[in-house]
Amino acid sequence: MSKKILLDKINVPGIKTYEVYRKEGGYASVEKAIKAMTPDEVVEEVKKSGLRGRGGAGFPAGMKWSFIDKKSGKPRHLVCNADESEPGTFKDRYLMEFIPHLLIEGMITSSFALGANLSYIYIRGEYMWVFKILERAIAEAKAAGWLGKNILGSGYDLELHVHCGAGAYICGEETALIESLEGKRGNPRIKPPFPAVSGLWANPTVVNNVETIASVPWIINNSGDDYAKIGIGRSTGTKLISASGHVKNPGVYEIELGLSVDEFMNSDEYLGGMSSNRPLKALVPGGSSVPILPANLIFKTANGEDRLMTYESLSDGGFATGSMLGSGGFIVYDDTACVVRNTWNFARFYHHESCGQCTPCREGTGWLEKVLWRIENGQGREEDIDLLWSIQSKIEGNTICPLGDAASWPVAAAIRHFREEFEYHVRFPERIKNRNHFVAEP
Ligand code: L3W
Ligand code: SF4
Repeated sequence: MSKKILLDKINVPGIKTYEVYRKEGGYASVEKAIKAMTPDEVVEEVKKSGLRGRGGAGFPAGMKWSFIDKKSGKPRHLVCNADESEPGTFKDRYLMEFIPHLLIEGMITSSFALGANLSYIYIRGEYMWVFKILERAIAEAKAAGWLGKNILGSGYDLELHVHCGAGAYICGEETALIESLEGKRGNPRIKPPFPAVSGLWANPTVVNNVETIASVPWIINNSGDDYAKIGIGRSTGTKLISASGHVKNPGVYEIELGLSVDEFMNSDEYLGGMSSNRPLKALVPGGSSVPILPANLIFKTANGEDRLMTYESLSDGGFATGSMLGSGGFIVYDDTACVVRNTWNFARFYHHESCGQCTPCREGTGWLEKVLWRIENGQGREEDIDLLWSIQSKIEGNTICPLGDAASWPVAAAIRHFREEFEYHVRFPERIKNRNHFVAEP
């Protein structure tokens, strides 16, 4: 049984409310940090914990915090990235909806560590009901004295706002999010400068994912060293996984990093195996942006080692044989799933969500969508598979933000591991056309 540090109280009746959350020991990390620690000591504990960013990139949170410019004298900000839009990922929603005060507590403790007096939670527009839950939780925390002026008589002030996006995936990219928060179109900025140096209104800003911030109270209540004992190697702590697709028990799970993919997939404690009792065909372990794994590379790495739920093991061998933990959007496919159709569906998404600033991404995602559509709909040409390979290779690494890479990696991996399925589509168009899932031409 994996240790739970985020979801351990999720089933306590009334945990959504301030009274119950507090009775269960909530806000202890704020008390401890503000009364007994300096901001730098809080940063140090997070550094020791080895906690890595849970939005997808896995950048060490404590290191990011220590990059924040404290010398400039400018106001500092903590911005929580709650713009959860990655296809296959729904774990932040679960956390915010069912235990909202955990995020508010993490925001206060983390803001104190950074010396931020004005912080934001930026939530995706489609999560309007969760936005209201957070607004209510913030009001409750403020009424109880955890926010506002002179928190716990310490002289530390913090205002916390929740801000709703307008439904653009790209606003989950941290600099696009900052632009949007400033009231502008959500176009990513060129980095550097990183937000830790010049972020919201050109002030030093840390942008962290919901799950990252929600992990901070446990680290402060216990210790960074205790957190680092959970997990394995550089993948410390626990991770929320959103599981979907052809499995018996889809849903949100908190796992200890280091669990084997086999146990996560097949044990009754987690996904319980395939829902259909059909053969497993493929896995996207970290949300739509990461490479797809074929069945022979899911439970074992290319070296024959057990594949683990860690940043390192899932990417083992690079993209030729590995994938990424990403945001933990774990999508399972049985042998009835069409990889070409799935790849087209992802490409369509990235084309729709491209902000259009960079030519390779703006034009390339459109090409990927169109070429994949014609292969999927029985109009593919022999040379289309190489054309797709060529297009994706020209997008990757040539764009301002990672959306370009995110659009190209799934296409590259699908061709690398399932080329014969693309060829089948091209060679037997009449068999493809007879399937009952024709889709409108882009
Ligand atoms: C200061 C430096 N800060 C790096 C910071 C940087 C950022 C973090 C990670 O993309 C990934 C992407 C998607 N000084 C720094 C520094 N930083 N060097 O560290 O940066 P980076 O560039 O590695 O990644 P990113 O731009 O944050 C995120 C992948 O996540 N993804 C998408 C997930 C989407 C969701 C969602 O919808 N909620 O999670 C899924 O895998 O492909 O690779 O803060 O500033 N020298
Ligand atoms: Fe916009 Fe795509 Fe360029 Fe990112 S890669 S800045 S989404 S055009």
